[in-house]
Amino acid sequence: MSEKLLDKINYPSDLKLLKKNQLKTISEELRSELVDVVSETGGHLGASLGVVELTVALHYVFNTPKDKLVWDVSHQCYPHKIITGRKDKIRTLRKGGGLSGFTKRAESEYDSFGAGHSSTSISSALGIATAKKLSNDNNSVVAVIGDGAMSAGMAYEAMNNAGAMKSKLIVILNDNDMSIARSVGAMSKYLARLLSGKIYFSLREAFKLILSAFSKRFLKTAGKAEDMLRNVVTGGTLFNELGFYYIGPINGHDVNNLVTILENVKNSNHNGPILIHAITQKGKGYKPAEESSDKYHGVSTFNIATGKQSKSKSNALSYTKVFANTLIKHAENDTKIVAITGAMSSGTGLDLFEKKFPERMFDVGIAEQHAVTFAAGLATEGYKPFVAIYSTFLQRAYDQAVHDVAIQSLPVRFAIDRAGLVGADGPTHAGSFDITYLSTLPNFVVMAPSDEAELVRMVNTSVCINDRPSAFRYPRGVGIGIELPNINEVLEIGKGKIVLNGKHIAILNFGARLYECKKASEILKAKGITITILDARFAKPLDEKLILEVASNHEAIISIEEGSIGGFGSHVVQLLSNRGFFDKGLKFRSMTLPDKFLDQDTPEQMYKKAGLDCGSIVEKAEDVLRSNVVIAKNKSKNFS
Ligand SMILES: Cc1ncc(C[n+]2csc(CCOP(=O)(O)OP(=O)(O)O)c2C)c(N)n1
Repeated sequence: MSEKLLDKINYPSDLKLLKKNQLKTISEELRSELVDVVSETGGHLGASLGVVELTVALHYVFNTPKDKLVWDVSHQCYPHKIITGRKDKIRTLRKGGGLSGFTKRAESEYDSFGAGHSSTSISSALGIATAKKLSNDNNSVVAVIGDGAMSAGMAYEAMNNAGAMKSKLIVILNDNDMSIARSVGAMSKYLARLLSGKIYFSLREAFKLILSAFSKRFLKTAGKAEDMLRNVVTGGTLFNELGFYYIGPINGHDVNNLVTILENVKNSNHNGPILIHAITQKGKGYKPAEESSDKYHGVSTFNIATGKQSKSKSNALSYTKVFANTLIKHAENDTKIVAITGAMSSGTGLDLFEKKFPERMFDVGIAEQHAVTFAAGLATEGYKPFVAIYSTFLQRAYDQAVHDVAIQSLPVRFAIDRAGLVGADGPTHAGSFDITYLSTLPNFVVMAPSDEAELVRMVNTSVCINDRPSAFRYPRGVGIGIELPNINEVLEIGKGKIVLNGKHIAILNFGARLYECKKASEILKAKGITITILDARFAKPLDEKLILEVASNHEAIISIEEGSIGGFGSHVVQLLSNRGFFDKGLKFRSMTLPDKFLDQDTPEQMYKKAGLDCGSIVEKAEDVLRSNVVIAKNKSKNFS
């Protein structure tokens, strides 16, 4: 077998040794390596396949890592990783101890900025460009952003700023007309209009534009002609109005064309930001991904020949599906129920809702802030909005949750998916903070189901909460496979339940660690320690009566939740300390996520590392019983 060009490419410096006419071959090799790798690791295949030529051209032309390259979301960074020193490790992608599935500053000097959430690239690149200007550093700064990510407000805030600052910044708009699903909104339509007629700029035309823009001599004589040409081809652009020099649309898969345009842009003396509009195809070059680019956005491991992805072996329904099915049942009877997603219809199960009630489902684009305030507006008119959102992305809309929802006590329902640790996507996608940041808000009801049947009850309860906001948070993955209750079973707000009665310790559980608690109780029982398990159901309002009761009957309390410090356990501590329980010698331990960001691994391993698995519960229980109340004795030593 003849040696591949890719075998010799480890760094961009190796790539630069190739002749221009070899770039097509290297792109093809990179693409097939990518398919091979992701078939083993799973991950974001479609987006990475779509930027192969762009990645090659960028590293061929620019002098990375001195020139800075910022990938938006950075789920498309796999080809970038392969040619920036990480080829040997690429098959560890998204695995415990392996490469991150996103750019990560700690991983490589070629990763100028870490991401995972969308639409941050222009802001961060502008910051980098401004820092460079302040330090008289002439290296280039390039941001690559997708058309989906262009639906978020942050991208416009950044362009608005960059245009006004006349910053030297290159933005590449990677337009594949797809977010995870089809891109939505007026901007997406506008980009399609720029492409109307389906013609790309020919190299000659693009060249003319660049020359006319960047050569002062040419500008003098041909400025008007350039304007005319541009207006004929694009009809003038919003980007120009924002202060960007717009070039495009160009074919993002023609690597030689890309190189020529990038070289010109790099060497230009244009004063101000430039936007290159590149048209690409998501999943390019791998048929199953081309034909089903939404399903190939993120994939599990798959068979290359058939394109068939591996499926979960469990027969239990996912929490996502249980939520969606329950909401659909309610919506059949209640026409006021509406559902909102920020570009995550399949991830949140709202694609199922949309099939039934297309007029009552709103995909607002990657616009979480808007999604929440939009829902608040709907609530003022008597509608029952359900914002289905991943915990990690709700972080974006915190002020909207406070200012637009909580202060006005509007009955917006938050269906918070992927709450807790999420596995391969790692820290940018972990749903760690929602219990903490929502439970501090007056008016909010905050629930977490211990299994999928409880999730149904919480959706039911949320439908009935009409005077204040409510949230229920549930984990990624499947439930435990139990029978689901009907949609009339509603919980009493702020009431928990005792799941198991014991003598020595009471575990207060909030969320889906309940089954780890039950397993731990069996192990402890064999050691002569019996525990009470309380399923709190509510972090807010707390079931104060029940918590005080178990605190009175047990020597020790342990709280457990799949969330950060400052959440359910902290509220329990506050309650017990205010009621003087600790003065009387009650022992307490909280089990939360640790105060650090955990790298990707399997969810099981991550929970083990976080100290929230069965073994950790057993240890914690033994530890709390071993400890004696010795504060008085140690007082002079410890508190002097
Ligand atoms: C704030 C935020 N919301 C939602 C997501 C989930 N998400 C990841 S990629 C993606 C689509 C991005 O589309 P685009 O920018 O066009 O890139 P493409 O995948 O098409 O290359 C979405 C919605 C996210 N990463 N960040």
